[in-house]
Amino acid sequence: MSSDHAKIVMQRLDALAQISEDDGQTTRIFASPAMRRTNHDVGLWMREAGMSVRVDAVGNLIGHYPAAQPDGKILLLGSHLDTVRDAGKFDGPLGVLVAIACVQQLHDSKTRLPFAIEVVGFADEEGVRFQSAYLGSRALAGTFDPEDLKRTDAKGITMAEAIREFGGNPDAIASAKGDVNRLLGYAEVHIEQGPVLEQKNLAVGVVSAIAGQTRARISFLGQAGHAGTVPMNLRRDALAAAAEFILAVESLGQNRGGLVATVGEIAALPGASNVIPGEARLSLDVRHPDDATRVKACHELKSRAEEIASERDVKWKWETVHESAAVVCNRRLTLLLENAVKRQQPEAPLLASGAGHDAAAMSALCPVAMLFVRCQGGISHNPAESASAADVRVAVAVMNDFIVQLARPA
Ligand code: HGY
Ligand code: MN
Ligand code: MN
Repeated sequence: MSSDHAKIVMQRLDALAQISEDDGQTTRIFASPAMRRTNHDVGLWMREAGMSVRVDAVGNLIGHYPAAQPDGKILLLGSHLDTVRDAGKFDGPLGVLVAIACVQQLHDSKTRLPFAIEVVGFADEEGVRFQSAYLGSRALAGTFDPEDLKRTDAKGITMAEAIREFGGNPDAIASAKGDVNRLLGYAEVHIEQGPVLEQKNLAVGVVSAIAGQTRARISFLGQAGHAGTVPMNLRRDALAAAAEFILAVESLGQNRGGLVATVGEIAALPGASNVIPGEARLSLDVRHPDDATRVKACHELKSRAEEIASERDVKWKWETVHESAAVVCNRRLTLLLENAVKRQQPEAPLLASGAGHDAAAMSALCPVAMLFVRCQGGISHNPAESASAADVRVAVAVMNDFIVQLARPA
């Protein structure tokens, strides 16, 4: 009797959600003990599915299911195993576990394909620890920036030290690049993280494109002072300047079609209730399907920061910490996914992704395609994130079909 692979995926998602830095919530940041435990457990499941397992220089977990012929090409499947803080259990791991379920079925039926399959559990897509997204997929794509190794986390640990501590090799990251001549492409299953499939009452959808994004660290520098003695008209309050800037960010997002702009992190220093903040540090995340529109929006926000700073006699700094261009998914692979979806449900909707994904980074190396799975209430980056076993079952069936289509002689 064949196993219920969707049920196994759901059980494994529950198990991985327990592996966290933080008690009572799911948080797995790059090169952490929680990521080491995750690589161990997912590696066991990869081996059960007949794969050999390795961890590359940056910490990506890679399972290899051999081709019928040793010189066969390679199909890459996967997603990321790191999470945001207080995450749901689907964002990332769902794509890795569905891929393992597909390979498990090949292994169980002793099927060898004309190509090998490599399932990748990327080490860092979210960029929580060092604010540089796609570290794992950029290493595999060959676009990793060695300058990033000097970045420090909140504890002052450099990325190079973190990678060494994890057991990786920061000096060998260039060797992690995939062999572009052997790759058929990269396909990623991911929870939609939006409400569209739920509104269409469909289990899955195919991704047409992935929005570009700019991430920046911004600080306003005023003057700390006594909250009780400094008159309001003599203050250089950095946090009040940041607050005015945050409202400008929100207003630009509300008034520019297709643009989303978010301040997700903020810190007021020195951080005491009776001290006027001398410094305010915040993050900025700006996205749009069109790169020129996104870049223009960032220029406008820089001008607005300048205006606020001069009106308030404070200084300001802007450091762009991540930038990725919008990516259009590969037409041929996307068509194969659409064919497979149409064999599972009445229509194969094409959706643009506002969320970033490893597929965006992987597009620098090979053709990419993505399959979205319905997300309850469109809620994600939140422990309430949820998808149903029935929809995961559809996703597994679609990916099996996709693989069979790819294996057919051209
Ligand atoms: O932020 C994103 O779009 C993705 O979840 N890393
Ligand atoms: Mn993700
Ligand atoms: Mn995410």
